[in-house]
Order: sequence, then C-alpha cells, then structure tokens
Amino acid sequence: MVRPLAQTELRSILNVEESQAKPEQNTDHSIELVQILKPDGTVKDGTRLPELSDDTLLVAYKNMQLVRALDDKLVSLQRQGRLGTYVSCAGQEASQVGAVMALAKGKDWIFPMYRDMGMIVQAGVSIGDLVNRMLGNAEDIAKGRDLPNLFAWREKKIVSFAAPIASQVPLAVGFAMAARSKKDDLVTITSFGDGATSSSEFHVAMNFAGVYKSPTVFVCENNQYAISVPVAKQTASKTLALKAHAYGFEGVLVDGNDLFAVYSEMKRAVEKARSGCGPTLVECLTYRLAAHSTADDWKRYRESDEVKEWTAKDPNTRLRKYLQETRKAWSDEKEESMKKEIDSVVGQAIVNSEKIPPPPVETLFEDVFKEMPAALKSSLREIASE
Ligand SMILES: Cc1ncc(C[n+]2csc(CCOP(=O)(O)OP(=O)(O)O)c2C)c(N)n1
Repeated sequence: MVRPLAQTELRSILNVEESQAKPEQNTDHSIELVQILKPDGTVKDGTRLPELSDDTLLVAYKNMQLVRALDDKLVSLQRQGRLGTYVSCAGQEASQVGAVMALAKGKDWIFPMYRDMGMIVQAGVSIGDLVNRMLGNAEDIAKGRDLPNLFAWREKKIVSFAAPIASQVPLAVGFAMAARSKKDDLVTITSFGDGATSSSEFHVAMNFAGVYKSPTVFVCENNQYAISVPVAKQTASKTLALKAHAYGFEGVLVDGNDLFAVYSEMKRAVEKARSGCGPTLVECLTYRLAAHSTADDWKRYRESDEVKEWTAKDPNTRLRKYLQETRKAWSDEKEESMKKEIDSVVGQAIVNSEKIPPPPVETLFEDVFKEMPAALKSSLREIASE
C-alpha cells in the first residue's frame, strides 16, 4: 500500500509556502451540529425527539444490529476465502437506517454507495437475497456480474451503483427531474462518502439540483476517511454541508451516529423536496469502525486512540441505551433473544447461499444484445461443447 504523505511532505512537493500574512477574510461559515441523542443514550436538553412509535424504533434498532452481525460474518467469510472483497459499514448504521426511515416506502428511490448495507436492509431487502448478491450465485439478482457490495433491487427502488466514486450522484438528480416532469412527486436520495465530495460528479449534480430545484436529498456519510486520506486533506471547508450554500440550497450537519438526528433532518429534507422546495445536503458526521475494505489495514493510517474514541460513540450501543434505560422499551432478555434470532437468520442465509451453484456460463452471454451476434453465438457453442 502507498504510504500516506505527511502534511509537510505534501506541502513541499506541491511547493506551497505557509503564508505568514493573515489578511482579514470571512471564512467563518459555521454550521451547527444537530444532535438529539447524546453518546450516553440520554436526550440532549432543549431538543425534541421525533415522533416514532416503539414498534418503528425497535424495527430500526433490530435492523442496525442485524446489519452489524451480517457485516462481522461477511468479513470473516472473506478472510476464509469464501467471499470476494467486502466493504464494511460498521459504525455507519444510524446514518443509513435513519436516512431510509425518512422515505415514503414504495415511492421514493435510493441511489446508494457500496458501503450502504444498512440502507438496503431498512429498505426491505431480505438477508437471503442480500447474501446471494454478496456471493454472486445463480440466485443473485445481478447474476454474479457485479462486485459484492454493488447493490441493486428494482422492486425496492434501489438503483445499481457503479464503481467510479460519485457516479450515482448525478443519476439521482436526473431521475428526480424526469419524475417531476412526469408529475410524479417522488423524491430521490443519494449517498456518498466525504471523498466523493471532491469529485466533479458531486459538484455537477449539486449545481444542477440547485438551479432546477431537483427533489433530491444528498446524504454525505462523512466517515472522515477516503481510504487513507483524512477529510482535512480532502477539503479546506469547515464542513461538507457548507458546500450546499455555494449551490444555493440548504446544507445541514447532523450527528450521524444519532438515529434521531439523522431521521429528523432527513424527514424535513424529504418533505421539503416533495413539496417543490428543492434539494438539501445532509452531512452525517460518523466514523467507519473497520478498515476501508477487506483489502487494507487501518492501522497504517489511523491511531488506535481515535478508533477507541469513536467506538465509545457507537450508534447501535447509543440507541440501545436510550431504548432500555430512558424509554424502558427494551431489556437484557430481549437483547439476548434478538441476538439468537439474528445469528440464526444470518447463519441460515449463508448456509443456503453457499449451496446454490454459480450462475450458468450461458448467462455471461445474455442481456447485452437483443439479438446475439454470430461471434458471441459461436463462442457460446464452443464453451457449451467443452
Ligand atoms: C473515480 C474514482 N476514483 C478512485 C476510486 C478508488 N476509490 C475507491 S473507494 C475510494 C474512497 C472513497 O472514499 P469516500 O468517498 O470518502 O467513501 P468511503 O469509502 O469512505 O465510504 C477511492 C478513492 C474510484 N473507485 N473511483
């Protein structure tokens, strides 16, 4: 792996002199962090909890824990050589589940990124289908043609992701504009990391959305690193939310490990978009607890103390504390039985998926041309006769 450059090395390579002169300039574009649930699971003074029933909250909590358990299991499958590269979402569950909770199910569309397993599960994709996708077997919806973390389920209104960073962002804007021209009041959301905000796709999409008031909510999951590049080397802006102001719309900064803060601000943004008042950028300040993917080692570019500090702000533990200690809607016994159920669902899904063979070789030739060209037909015959 390439060694990350220290700030001083980078400055000397780029020939950037640290200026001694400090001209007066207004760079204080602070945006306040929205937080409702504090890391200790208590509600912050002066804030209002969103109205959510116990049932809705318990489904969200269960999904967050289900995703964490599946995540652990998929990392271990990869380590055993039973799965290709895997991208973990551990630590980002509240941002992902909270964002999807704010959508109108069956109406709004999701343009996710590769790290968004929490969105996929909250949108209603079954664990069996998800594991088939990860393993790329014959029952995988993508017929094994995509990388494991590239999610797409048309009936759940989840649009497939392409590997170039931020390529999904303009698509979400275009889709929303097309829907509006057909007088459909759906909203699109698109998620991406802090690194994606340096891409041209992000800026093109934000500009277009601002000018035409596209009914789109941009969800930036700021997990503070783009592989080994910390956010401070990604932008000189104080927040990523601020970037929305340059495009003429609202940017909000939320505690991405607080399900209530994410849900409340997403709900407001989605309603605003649906009522014709244009887009919002919601920056969810969070942290990825694992490595970027199973192909890197976070110890090469992060301090253990930093990881410890963020582990103490774990979104799942925080919500559990609230549910159990403040709301009295949960208990140790319920947690125990939920964990057993989750282990069995995840374990069974993996056993079932691993029994399914890979997609038949003919599928490699299908779905490209309406009429298969002669050259492909001949290759197919050749393979079939082997
Ligand atoms: C256009 C493009 N450049 C580089 C890459 C390689 N790459 C894959 S993931 C990644 C980091 C993205 O970081 P971020 O947007 O912060 O999302 P995160 O992975 O942290 O969730 C990079 C640079 C890519 N896939 N596409």
